[in-house]
Amino acid sequence: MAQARRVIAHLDIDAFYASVELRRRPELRGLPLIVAGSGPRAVVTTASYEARRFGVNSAMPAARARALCPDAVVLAPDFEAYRRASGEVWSLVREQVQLIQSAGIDEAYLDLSEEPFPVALLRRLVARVHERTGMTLSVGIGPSRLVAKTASASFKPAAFVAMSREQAAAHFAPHAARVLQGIGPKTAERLAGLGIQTVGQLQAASAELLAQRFGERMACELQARAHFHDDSLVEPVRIAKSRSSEVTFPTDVADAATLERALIGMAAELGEGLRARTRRARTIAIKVRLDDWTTVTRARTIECFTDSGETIAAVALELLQAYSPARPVRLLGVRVASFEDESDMPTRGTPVQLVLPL
Ligand code: TTP
Ligand code: MG
Repeated sequence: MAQARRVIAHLDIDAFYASVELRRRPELRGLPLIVAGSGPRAVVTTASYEARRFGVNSAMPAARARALCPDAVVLAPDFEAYRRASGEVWSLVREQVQLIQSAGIDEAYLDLSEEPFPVALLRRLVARVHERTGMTLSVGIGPSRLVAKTASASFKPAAFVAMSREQAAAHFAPHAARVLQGIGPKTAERLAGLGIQTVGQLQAASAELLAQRFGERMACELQARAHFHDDSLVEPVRIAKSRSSEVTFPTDVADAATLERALIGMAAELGEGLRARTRRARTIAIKVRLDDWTTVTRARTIECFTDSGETIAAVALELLQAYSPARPVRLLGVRVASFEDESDMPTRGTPVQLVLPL
């Protein structure tokens, strides 16, 4: 059944990592601030808006950022602090709103269709978050996720913008097609090949031409986006309770060194995945399937939470050595579980959609 009225908001914390740093170092307020690792391959994670004026941006090599803005204060990232700050902000939001879909450490979609006064609620929420945490939220409001996200992203920092679909289609018409979520650099390049640079040009493009280049389905989808048609739902996402990686060998493996190399590779991959999601786990398990299909798992829970591939590998190797497979191995896997932030998992709202396991 079609809903009479959809009100979706997209919330994104302004200059997130930099704001967390400024909260505990207020003396740096107003100065250009860059959060970046050190070393020759370090990149900028974020920069305060003062530093962005010098052309500094996320994902830029730190060395280039320093060259563009030599007076900037450069701090090393403190992921633990960011995780905590993120938890503070989203717990406050969850106190007021049931239907939330997290979209990363500093952004989320809210479905406020059932709220009698959604704009007033959001105003109060933004003020409360600022008062309690010192963080500023940018808010986009619209009939869809697409309108809400495009609005918050385009008007940040400190955005608070509501738009109808028609207003968004008119307002963003002169903007580069890339403002539309789902149009990345590759699609933008292919569109440019057809002479389509802007959202407006995509709106007006010939459907046949687009279908020839992208296929009918994608052409339709692209043009719908350009007109800001989007009926995707805000779906509360239950964060995966464990992550795993496993390999089935092309031929069964009896050699311990080969098994160990495979474990180390999978542990490194899991560590990377955890760091990318700023999560840490405490239980490490292995799964071994022998050539006769005997399958065993062995697990250990360690003292401290970890996101390090080396730590995961060390425990996994110990477990493997202790088990010491008596027959050639057909499949080997590593799993991590017992995440640090499990108690922060969304528990309210339906439907629940499980993400992964790998
Ligand atoms: P964003 O919301 O994209 O950026 P931001 O919050 O720093 O700034 P704003 O929203 O005001 O534009 O990302 C949130 C955090 O994620 C950011 O503070 C740092 C981290 N991040 C990276 O580590 N690498 C990146 O390339 C990006 C884009 C973000
Ligand atoms: Mg942000």
